[in-house]
Amino acid sequence: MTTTVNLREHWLAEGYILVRNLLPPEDVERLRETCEDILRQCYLLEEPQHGDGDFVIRHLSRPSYHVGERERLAFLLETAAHPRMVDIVGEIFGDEPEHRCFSLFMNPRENGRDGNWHRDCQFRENYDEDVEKEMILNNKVPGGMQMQIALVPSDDSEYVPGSHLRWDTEEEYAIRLKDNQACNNSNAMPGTMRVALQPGDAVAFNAYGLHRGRYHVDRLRRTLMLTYVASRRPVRPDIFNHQPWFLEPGYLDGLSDQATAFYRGFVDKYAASWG
Ligand SMILES: O=C(O)CCC(=O)C(=O)O
Ligand SMILES: [Fe+2]
Repeated sequence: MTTTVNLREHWLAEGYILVRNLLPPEDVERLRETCEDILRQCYLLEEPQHGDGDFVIRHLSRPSYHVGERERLAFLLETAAHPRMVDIVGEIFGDEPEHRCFSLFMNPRENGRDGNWHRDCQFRENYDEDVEKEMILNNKVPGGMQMQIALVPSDDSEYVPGSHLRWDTEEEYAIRLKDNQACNNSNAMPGTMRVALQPGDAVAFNAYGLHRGRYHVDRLRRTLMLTYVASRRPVRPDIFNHQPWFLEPGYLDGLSDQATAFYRGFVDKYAASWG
C-alpha cells in the first residue's frame, strides 16, 4: 500500500489514511529512545499503563516522565504540533486540529493476545447501543483522529474500512457485541485491513469505525499515537484531555511559535475544566 492521495476524500469514505515516511529516521530514533525510557520508568514503578491495560501508556507528555530532559519533552511536543502533522489533520477535519493525547502502544510482558474489536464510542460512560447506533447512522460522531506512527515495524492494528459510516452488519455485530462480547477477539471479522508500517510510517483512523490492536508478548511493538480532535468540538472533560501539567510554569518554554500557539489553544479551551 502506498501513501494515500486525496487525504480528505479517502478519510471521509474509508475512515483511514496511510502516510509513508511521515517522520524522518532521526526523529523516529529520538522518539523511540524517549519511549524506551518512559517504559523503563513505568516498569520500575510497576505501573505500565496509567489507566487502561498493559499495552498502552497514556500521556507521554507528563513532566514526571522527563525530569532533567527538558529538550526531549520539547521535541515530543513539537512532533505533534509540526506543520507536517497539523496540515494533514487540518485538511482532513476541514478545521483547526486540537491536541488531545500522546500514547505509546507496546507489546505486553505477559498475557499476549489479539485485541478486542470495538468502536471507541462504546467506552463512553452510560453506554447505550441504540444511542451509539443513532449517532453513527446520523453521522453525529465528533471528529477525532488517532495517528499511529510506527517506531519499529508493526502491522498490529486492524481496521474495517468504511465501517465508520454504518452500523455493524450482522456478522460484525456477532463479533463486537453479541453475548456480552464473548467473541470480540475473533479473527473472522470480514473486510479487515492490516497495514504493515515501517518506522516513520503513519496510519490514522477514525476510531468510531471497527478496529482493534494486537498485543503479543514476542512481537515487539512501539507505536506512538498522536490523538487530535477538531477545534469545533465542544469541551467534554475526560481522562484524555485532563492535562493540568500544561499549566506548570515553564512547561511550554523553548517551543517554536507554532507549537506554542498549538498548545495555548488547547490550554485556553480546557484549563477551566482542570480545576
Ligand atoms: O492497538 C491498537 O492499535 C488499537 C488501539 C485502540 O483501539 C485505541 O486506542 O482505541
Ligand atoms: Fe480503539
